[in-house]
Amino acid sequence: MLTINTTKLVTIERHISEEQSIYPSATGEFTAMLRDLTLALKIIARDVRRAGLNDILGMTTNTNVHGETVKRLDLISNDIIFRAMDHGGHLCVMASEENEELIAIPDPYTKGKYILVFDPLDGSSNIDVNVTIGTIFAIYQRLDPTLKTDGTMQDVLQPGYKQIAAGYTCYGSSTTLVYTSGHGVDVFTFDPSIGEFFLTFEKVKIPYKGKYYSVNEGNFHKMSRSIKAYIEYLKLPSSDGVRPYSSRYVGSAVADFHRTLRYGGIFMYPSSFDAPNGKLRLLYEANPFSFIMEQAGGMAIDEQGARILDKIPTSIHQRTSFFVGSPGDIEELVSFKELYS
Ligand code: P6P
Repeated sequence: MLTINTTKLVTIERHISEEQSIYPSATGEFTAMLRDLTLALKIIARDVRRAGLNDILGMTTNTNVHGETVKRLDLISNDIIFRAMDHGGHLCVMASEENEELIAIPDPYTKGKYILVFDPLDGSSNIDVNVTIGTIFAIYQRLDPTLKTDGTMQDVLQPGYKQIAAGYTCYGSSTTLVYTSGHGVDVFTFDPSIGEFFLTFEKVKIPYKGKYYSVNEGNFHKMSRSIKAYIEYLKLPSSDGVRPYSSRYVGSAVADFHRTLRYGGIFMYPSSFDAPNGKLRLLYEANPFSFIMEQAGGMAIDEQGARILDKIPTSIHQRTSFFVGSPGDIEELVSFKELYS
């Protein structure tokens, strides 16, 4: 794994403002917007850490032991991001996994030139059993950046290659933030005693091939022939010892993706006869993950072999089959698809 473990003391705010200097015309608006988002992520990290103590677990039945109505943690996280981002004047519209429709910027506030799409707390059902969960986000520029009006559905339904930044947090043994703005992938670790995200790994690159595969094998008999053959191949011992691959599946996309990014291999959420477009959402899961993975030298495709970042979204919550990871592993998968096509 080609990673520079940095010893510099650099906070994410300083890292982003240093990145801003790459663009002489930068106005600082983007930096200010990321500062607001980072604040929201710090607050969500705090609430996730205290979920069990505050009786606001992921699957809370909406009433606590005192019979009081309690919001689920993913709805709380959604509110935190909205309240941190709605008044900064940087965004013209938002879209969230938790909101069926677009989220308008309230009228008193200025409409900016950026768009934020996010999953405020992906995998929140896992929090009740202390499994890693996370926040996933992507940022676009609106189609006409000179406008000061509400963002539109066309502004939101842009292909993934139009993303100008993307990232995710893992609320796990530590809180990490993985971020790219198109200049490589950097990893930050949160120090709660100081309240800062510190740069811990710079310009992360995924190995050409890995030794882990990650898929919910409970769906095996619902998958296509080519995917089943590929999974069986990964499990078949090879004379050079490269196979069998090890199986790892957390069931939380941020955890499975993060391990794949750092160690290599492949994460898959295939289509099935009862879920022809798989389960993961294109806008706020597959696209940000794919932007990050390509920046780290990996690949991300759907079951038809199409590049995820080239897909033109048709709705906010549309799903996509998703195969992401080391280029050597993705290319091997494609060869199985061609063989079985
Ligand atoms: P399954 C979590 O609910 C989630 O949306 C993703 O984080 C995760 O990768 C996927 O669903 C797991 O789905 O069907 O394997 O339980």
